This record gives sequence, structure tokens and C-alpha cells, in this order.
Amino acid sequence: MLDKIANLKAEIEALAASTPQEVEALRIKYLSKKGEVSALMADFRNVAADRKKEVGMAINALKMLATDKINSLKAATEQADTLDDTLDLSRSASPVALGTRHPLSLVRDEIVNIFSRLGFTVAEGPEIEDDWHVFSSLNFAEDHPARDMQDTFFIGRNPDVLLRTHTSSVQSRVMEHTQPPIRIVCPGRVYRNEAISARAHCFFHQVEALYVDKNVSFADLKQTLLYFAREMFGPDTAIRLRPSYFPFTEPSAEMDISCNLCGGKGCGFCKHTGWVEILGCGMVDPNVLDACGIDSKVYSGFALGMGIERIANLKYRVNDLRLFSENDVRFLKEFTHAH
Ligand code: 2NM
Repeated sequence: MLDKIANLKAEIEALAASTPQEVEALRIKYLSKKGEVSALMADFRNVAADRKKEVGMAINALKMLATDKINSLKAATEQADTLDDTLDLSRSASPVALGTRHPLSLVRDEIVNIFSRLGFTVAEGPEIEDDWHVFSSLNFAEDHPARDMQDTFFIGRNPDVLLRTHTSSVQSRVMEHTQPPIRIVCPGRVYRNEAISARAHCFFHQVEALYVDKNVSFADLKQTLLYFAREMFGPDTAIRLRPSYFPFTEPSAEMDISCNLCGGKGCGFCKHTGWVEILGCGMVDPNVLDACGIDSKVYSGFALGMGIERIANLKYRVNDLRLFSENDVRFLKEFTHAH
């Protein structure tokens, strides 16, 4: 019996394995219920009483040896399984592929930055609005065509829940809870029910600005516009104002800048006029001030609004509006160095 134990001890000490599967086979061979060590336990019954202590200790030692050996083989082969010696841990990390800023974000931030240098602060509001803030408070008549289903997206059957068609609703909200001086710039997405094409989309982006205080005049508006145009399009840019109509301003105007493609000489882009239209503006109608809780006998204000897509088209010569919302990475990548 002791010889048998000694032979098994030598055998187990010499065990080797290179995969976890081989180790498992060895475990079964030596340590399972029908394994070699269990067989010794079974033989133990036949050992003479005066030798039981000695033989019992030898069997226990053998069992511990086998358990240790197989556990260490198991650990070694499992580690070898996950170690890839083709991996070069001293290599430098590969550079992270950075995304690019969206052209509309770039242009929005540029516009907002120009106005913030004049003391305007950013105000934002909800895209899902009510009739009062989008239309009624802004002097849109009950039967104004902009309210029509064809222009405005209504949500569900409630005619008082709609998507804003301009960010003027934010200005209406600010005027309701703030007394002048008010000097805000409102960037954001607006929605209009239009068929999607290269020139129109069912949503686009606006920046509007509002200044309300005592003695705000059309001259203040004009100087602000000239500053904006020169900061945005270069110091040689000229502006001109044409009379126009908006429900919320009186008088109203549209602003053109000298065509920055041909320098005002006339080209295809400006339809040979030398001028391109970029924004609408005017003196806030006293009805709007009063509707929003600001005394129009004490205060006056100017407002202006522009489409970010239009400015971006001018700056980056994007000829299809749809590119701005498709997120084609090839298009977006073109703005990597535009920051
Ligand atoms: C424009 C053109 C003219 C405008 C008016 C207002 C408000 F809320 F003060 F009445 N906000 N923005 C305005 C005026 C917007 O966009 C073409």
C-alpha cells in the first residue's frame, strides 16, 4: 500500500498540462469519485489496524498534493489562454477620432457671440408652445394666414398646442416676466409645415434679438445691424434696408448685405443685384409690448430675426438645405477646420 502511494506521489509530482481541458482530464483521473486517490481510500478498509494511522496520513498527504498540483496547473493554463504574446504593450495609443461641430452650431455660436459683445444675453424657451406666445401676444390677427394648418404644426386635436414657427415666442415669454431694460438673443429650432426640398424644410433654425428700453430708436437698430453685418461678413460689408411688413413690428424692414461673393458687382448668387437678403427687423409694435405687460408709452424696442441656414449657405455655399439635417458624415467632416 505504501509503495503504491509513493508511486502515485511521483506520478502526480511530474504531471504537466498545456490546456484547461487537459487539466480537467487529470482532475478526473486522480481526484474524482472513481479516481486513483478515491481508490486508495476504498483500499484503506483492508489496512491492518496498527498501520492505519501511518497509511491514513500518507493518503491524506497524497490527496493534498494532487489537489494543489491540479489547481496550480489549472491556474497556469487558464492564464496562458488569455495572454496574447503578439500584443505589444509598449505601443503608443492610437489617436481618438474626433467628431466635428455641426455647421449650424458654428454659425449660431458666431451670431450669438457677436450679439453678446453688444450686451445681449441668451434666452431659450420651449419648442412645443401655445397660441398666445407664438401668435396672439405678437399681434398676429385671429385670421392671420401663418396660423393656418398649412403653415403651423398642431399637436393632436387641441388648437392651443403647437410647434413654434419662430423663436419670438421666447421673447414674448421673457417680456411677460421681465421689465426693461431687456437685451436678449434667442437661438433655436422652429417648425413650419412645408414640403421638403433643396430650398425648404419642415424645420429650420433661427436667431432673433430683442432690445427694449426707454428711448430705443430705429437708429439704434440700424447701428446694431451694421455692427452685426461687419462682424459676421467682414469690415467692407455694406447694408441696406428695404421697407417690409411683419405683424409684430412697425415699421418693419428687411436687410440686405452687399454680396460677399462678387463684392457687390453682381453675380449669379445675388441674381446680378449686388445684394443678398439676410434678415428681417423692425420696431416692436406697441401692441406687442402692451400684450406682454410692458408699458408702450414708457418703453420702445427693436427686434430682428434671421434663419441660421440662410447665413450658413452664404458663408459655406451649401446649396441644398437638406444636407443640414441628414448628418452625412462626409458633409459634416468638411467643417473640421471651420472652427
Ligand atoms: C423677425 C423680423 C422682425 C421679431 C419680433 C419679435 C418680438 F417678439 F419682439 F415681437 N421678435 N422677433 C422679429 C421682427 C423677427 O424675423 C424675421
